[in-house]
Amino acid sequence: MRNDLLRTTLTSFFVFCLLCLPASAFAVDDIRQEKTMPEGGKAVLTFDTPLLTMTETPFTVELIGSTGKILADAAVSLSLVMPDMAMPLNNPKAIWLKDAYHGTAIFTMAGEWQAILIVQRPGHDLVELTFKLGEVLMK
Ligand SMILES: [Cu+2]
Repeated sequence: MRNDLLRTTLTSFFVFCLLCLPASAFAVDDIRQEKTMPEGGKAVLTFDTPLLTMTETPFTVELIGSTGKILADAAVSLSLVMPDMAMPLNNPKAIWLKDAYHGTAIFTMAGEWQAILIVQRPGHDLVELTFKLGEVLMK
């Protein structure tokens, strides 16, 4: 009787571990994505750490003009959205520091997320670029 209980417990634990393994095995270590901006040049969005729920996750945005010049005059923010459902507004700002715009994101739920990069430069049209971030995993 006692042995059965132990076996059941161990089996459950083993199955639980098997279920957990695939998610952690495929966690993305970092994300660096580039998009071309409408007026030329490019925007680069980088997350240096894996994307986990309820975790302060630093990100950087680099803006490079069509002539290769680094653009430091923009107001930059992300709009973090889940494509499959309505979520509360989640729009972290990114502040210019040294050579890029830096901000902190918090993903409030596990699943598929996108970051819409919003760039407003003086004298230019508002730019919105959508980056697919893939799966954010449970912390
Ligand atoms: Cu959600």
